[in-house]
Amino acid sequence: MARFETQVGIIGAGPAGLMLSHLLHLAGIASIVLEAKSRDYCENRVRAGVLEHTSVEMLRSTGVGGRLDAEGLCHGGIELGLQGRRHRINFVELTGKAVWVYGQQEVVKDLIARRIADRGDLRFECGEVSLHNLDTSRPVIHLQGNATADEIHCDHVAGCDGFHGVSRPSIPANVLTVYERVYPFAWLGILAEAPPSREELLYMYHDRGFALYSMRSPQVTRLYLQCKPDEDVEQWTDERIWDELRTRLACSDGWLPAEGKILQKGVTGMRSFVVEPLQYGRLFLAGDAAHIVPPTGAKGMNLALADVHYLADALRSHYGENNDEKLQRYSSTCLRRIWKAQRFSWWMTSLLHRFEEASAFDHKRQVAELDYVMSSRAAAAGLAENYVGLPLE
Ligand code: FAS
Ligand code: PHB
Repeated sequence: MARFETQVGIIGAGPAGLMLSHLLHLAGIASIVLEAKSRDYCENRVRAGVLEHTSVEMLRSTGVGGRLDAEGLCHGGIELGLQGRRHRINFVELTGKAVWVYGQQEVVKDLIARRIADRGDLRFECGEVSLHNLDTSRPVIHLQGNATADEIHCDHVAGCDGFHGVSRPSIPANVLTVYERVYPFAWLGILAEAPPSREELLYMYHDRGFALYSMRSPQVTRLYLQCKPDEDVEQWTDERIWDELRTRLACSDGWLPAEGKILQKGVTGMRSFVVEPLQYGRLFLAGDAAHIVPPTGAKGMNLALADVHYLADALRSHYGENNDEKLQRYSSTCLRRIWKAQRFSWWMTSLLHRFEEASAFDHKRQVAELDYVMSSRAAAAGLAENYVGLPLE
């Protein structure tokens, strides 16, 4: 059994864990990142694609924005669509800010490369993780590998291991309050080898269900269809997928999505989920380990980066000024932002999806609200302000 010592033990090498390790390194604070999967798996996992203004600033100001600036796509707005009619929400005009389209796996690749360049301690395929003594000043992380059993002794543990990780379940159930809403639909998402045939993302409401036209690069597009929560992706041939996308995304000016070879397809469930508090003793939850948003508001990865912005700031204050005030306020500080992002993501989801169980009145009211957002500057400004990212207080 090998014993290792560090200041912060980080569980998970997703955007949250890697960015935290990077921010701590810049502040001279040591950390060890423990990741169950291989580096290759983490660098090729297709997930989010939109970076808020605040996230872009964070990557740039900490020296990991080079490839984003070179290869990312800057979008000054999005389009909303209602039964084939489109309306552009001009972020730059309404907020002075833009968003960037840059795949989550690219952010992960950039952060891993930088951590390794800075001789960071990243341990992939780390074995089975369990957390101990979290309510003491020296928590211990046990790693049970095939042939080895190691211990990491640290001052703080950051639970950045996503929704299905070990960190949240390591907190006694009576300590946590869970808030959850599961939506009666999911998203069937594809990656397609087809050059984008629109400049910006198109969020379309259609009576057959929501559809989203997004992209990853000048060669690859990312499209989503609202489907049943238990949809069997095997039932969706490439032809059936393009047929349904053509139907839902067709615009009155004749525009249709450019088609191409489908590289990847999968179904993602839709839920809103928050646990409170985000801290238990010396364990601090961040990212999907603490909260899940439906992807309609493009907030998932951005919230994870915002959480670790606050956690790194609090740990800097702990080690740099021997002041624990920010650590004590970490949970409440993050939750203010998390609930605003939850509200926006729920609102975008409620505005743009077809709810089978909705009454005729509710359906008409929903369409009227979308029509209002597509025709009111004030309503568009509210959407834009939330989409580009609320300031990091
Ligand atoms: P992550 O889940 O990214 O990272 C957690 C890491 O911890 C993983 O690498 C995992 O392997 C590791 N881990 C888990 N258990 C462990 C253990 N016991 N020991 C060690 N390591 C462990 N958001 C959008 O905005 N748009 C999208 O289109 C979108 N698509 C998504 C599709 C899917 C299938 C999922 C699950 C999420 C999607 N999201 C999307 C949300 C997504 O972007 C998340 O918000 C983001 O990945 C959160 O980052 P982290 O909190 O770092 O968690
Ligand atoms: C994506 O490109 O994957 C994407 C973009 C916007 C969303 C969700 C997903 O709201």
